[in-house]
Amino acid sequence: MKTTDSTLLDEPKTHEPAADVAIEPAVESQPRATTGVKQAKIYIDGKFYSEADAKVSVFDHGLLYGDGIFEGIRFYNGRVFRLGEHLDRLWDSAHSICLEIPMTKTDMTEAVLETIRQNQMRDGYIRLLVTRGIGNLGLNPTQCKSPSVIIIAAAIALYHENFYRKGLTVVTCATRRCNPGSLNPAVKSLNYLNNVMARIEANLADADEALMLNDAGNVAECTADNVFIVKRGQIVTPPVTAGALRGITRSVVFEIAAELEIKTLKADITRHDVFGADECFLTGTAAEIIPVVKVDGRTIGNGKPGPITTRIIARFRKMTRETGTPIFA
Ligand code: PXG
Repeated sequence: MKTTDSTLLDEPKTHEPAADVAIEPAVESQPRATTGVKQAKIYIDGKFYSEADAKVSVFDHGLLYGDGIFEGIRFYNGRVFRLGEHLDRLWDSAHSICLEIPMTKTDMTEAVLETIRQNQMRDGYIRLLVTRGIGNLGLNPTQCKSPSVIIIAAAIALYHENFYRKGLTVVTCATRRCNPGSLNPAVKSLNYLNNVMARIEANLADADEALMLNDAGNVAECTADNVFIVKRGQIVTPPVTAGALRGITRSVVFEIAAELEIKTLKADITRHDVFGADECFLTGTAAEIIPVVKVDGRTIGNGKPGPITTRIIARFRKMTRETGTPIFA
């Protein structure tokens, strides 16, 4: 027996024609400063612009389709942290989506460093984007002839120091991480709606972050961070094939663990494994390395940042202060 009327969900509602609406002429207004940098200079395709003048076309497919890629990079104490690794990942993302970055890695390195110099900063955050460029109102990228490169230097402090001392509260969200067969999470694309939806769920639940599962129900990552657990002295994180980004901070954790002679394992983990972990922490360029003390109402370990997490954070902070590509050399 038919119990639902399928047409009810499938067919659009018919609307009355809209009344004539007067279109207001545009008023030129000063956009709100967003970088937190006084008289910020933003790099677009080889030139520097003020925040007010840094604009892209409404026909850029980066805007129209989220067609493009990006990196979030930190610099500390006059040095860019892991710049080479970020550019390698950018180039890998570009190759995967058949986007040709219109410059060499050497020129990109110089463009990033020069953007920071122009903004006279020693500590901060770089948002580097490559958009597909201007095309028409069709998604085919073949008519986008020239990709745009945008580099923004900004001040950033994602979490208050208290969170590093007390730890985050995380909830699992209903939104699943994109299936690699649909949109591979290994590509750091401008299409972040999957993550944004998860972030909204965290906000609605009054949590600090959202844990995202993959289609198999295993842990993939958080909305902008990789997930690690510690169990019986061993560090475990999901493999990239579980839907985790190959995070730069994640790879730094592997290095630090090797130095500290702590075993690491890339393996599928479930929520059950997270609930029963001795420690849990997240890694990402923006959040750095941050402890998690509660997941879906379950206390992790003793509810305080664990000893391995604390040691890794200390070593990481030393590395960020002392290593990296010099900006003013
Ligand atoms: N997973 C996802 C989905 C990410 O977007 C990470 C993991 C961590 O990777 P890294 O290489 O940063 O250790 C990310 C990184 C932002 C922002 O403004 C997002 C990221 C990095 C910097 C800033 O939301 N994502």
